[in-house]
Amino acid sequence: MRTLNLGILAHVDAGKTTLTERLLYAAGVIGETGSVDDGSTQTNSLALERQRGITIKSAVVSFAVGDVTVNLIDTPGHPDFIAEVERVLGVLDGAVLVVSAVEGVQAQTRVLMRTLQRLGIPTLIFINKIDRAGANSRRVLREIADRLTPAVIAMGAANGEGTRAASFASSEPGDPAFTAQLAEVLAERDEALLADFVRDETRLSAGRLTAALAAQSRRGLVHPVFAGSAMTGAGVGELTAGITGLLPAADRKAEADGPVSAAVFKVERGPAGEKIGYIRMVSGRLCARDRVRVGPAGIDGTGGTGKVTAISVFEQGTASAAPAVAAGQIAKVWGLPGIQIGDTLGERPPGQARHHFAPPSLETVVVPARAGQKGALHAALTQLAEQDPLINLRQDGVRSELLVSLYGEVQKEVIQATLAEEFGLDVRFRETTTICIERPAGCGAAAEFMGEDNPFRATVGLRVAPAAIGAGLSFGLEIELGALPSAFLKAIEETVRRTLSQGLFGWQVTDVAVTLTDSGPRPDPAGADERAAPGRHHGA
Ligand SMILES: Nc1nc2c(ncn2[C@@H]2O[C@H](COP(=O)(O)OP(=O)(O)OP(=O)(O)O)[C@@H](O)[C@H]2O)c(=O)[nH]1
Ligand SMILES: [Mg+2]
Repeated sequence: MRTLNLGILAHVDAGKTTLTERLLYAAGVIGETGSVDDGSTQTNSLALERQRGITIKSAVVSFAVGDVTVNLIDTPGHPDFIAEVERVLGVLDGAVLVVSAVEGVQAQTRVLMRTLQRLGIPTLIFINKIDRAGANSRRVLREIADRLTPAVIAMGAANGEGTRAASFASSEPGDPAFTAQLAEVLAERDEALLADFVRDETRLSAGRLTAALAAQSRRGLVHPVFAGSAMTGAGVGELTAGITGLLPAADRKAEADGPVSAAVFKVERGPAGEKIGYIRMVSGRLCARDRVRVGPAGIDGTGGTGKVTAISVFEQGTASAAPAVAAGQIAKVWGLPGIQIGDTLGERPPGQARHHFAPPSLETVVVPARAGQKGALHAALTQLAEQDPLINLRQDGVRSELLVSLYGEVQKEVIQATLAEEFGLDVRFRETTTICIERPAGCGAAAEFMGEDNPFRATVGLRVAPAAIGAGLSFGLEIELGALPSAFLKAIEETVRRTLSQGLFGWQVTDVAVTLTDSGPRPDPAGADERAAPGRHHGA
């Protein structure tokens, strides 16, 4: 059996959830298609999603087509929930980018396509809603070629657009216009194909072009474009064939023998308040009752271990209990209370960039409507921050008010409704303001040596330097390890992080590299004198 972890991405209301429903129906997972507007779809399962008819959280469902198990992740399209998209990008083998045949390419479509391309995620494009009045898939195809990528292959054409009877007809492999299109676009990215194309166009057989199309789209070099209607099902069969034939579904038996490594892309709480992690196994095999390392990606030596108590693997619809999860699969795991979004289990996969979109740029103060509920509000927001770390819950140092970061007003409404419905808390928000941050412009260093003016029984020296934009805060060591108790080291790092969470202006200090240059619980009589001078220089 091969597996394919597939994301459906698009601007808001393009029809991702409706298409998901249609794909599940076509694969025989559900007996009838639910509707977003009635709140009866598989992936808009939260009460708020059903009430509002929009997707708020990414959701996983699965279906089988032939020998391929497709784990499909339906993502929200509203820009306020872009963080949900970001979290799943790292676990995708391929994507379907949906564009409405009426509204066409939107700003959000461009943001998403750019990111998919940067990450090299093979992507098919589906022009949806050809049944709606005003649909014009030819115009939208041109927009895609002009504004998203010139590397597109129209896989067929829509007929009867703007009516319920609108349909999609695939181009036949031998069709001269289709062959010409394939030859032209594919030869640009394949030297051997180009050489033969230049020598004698007719030498490129339909079979060779079809194979080159599959190879290039599986590598994310070209983007086949389909059209249809998630509402009526038109074109969905052709898209399904494209999903299994033109995206890199793989048999991952070989990787299953490797070391355990998994990425955590979603965290939720079960009915009893237990933490559930959604993971994608990158390699190896994780069994229930295994003990596994849990820790943040990319930071050495941190994180603890935990014992997995139960596993549910996605197969044929939703997740069902399983003894183990193997490379390529997506599963829910229980028993790891410390698990966080962005963590890895077992070995860390090599260099994962964590942020692909801009962070939230707005913030607001959350105030309980009733006095005396501040503690409860803090606890509730802490739980929400587990599922959405970018809200970056923090407490104002002076007034000890609770602050969260936001992408926009819709996200604020969702937080308010969630607090009311799930935690019974009525809250008010202060006016939303723009987040200010502080980035160091230059380098500075300072050290305090024990036994001088320093009243403490410790030596600490730090250097502060600017880091790349988006890098966040890093803490490095330039001291000899071993001399210093690890609790002392941990306390220094925690203090650095806490202090920089609110700089001199009250803003977070970020994109900064802090290095511990001197340390020691004991004085260093030989070095103290010569190093005393920088100790009194306070830079940064
Ligand atoms: N006529 C028509 N309407 C559609 C089609 N696909 C979706 N819709 C409607 O478009 C609206 C949005 O559909 P959704 O499936 O929720 O879109 P979405 O992309 O999942 O939206 P978000 O997740 O909130 O970004 C709903 O009212 C759907 O019924 C289609 O092919 N034709
Ligand atoms: Mg949706």
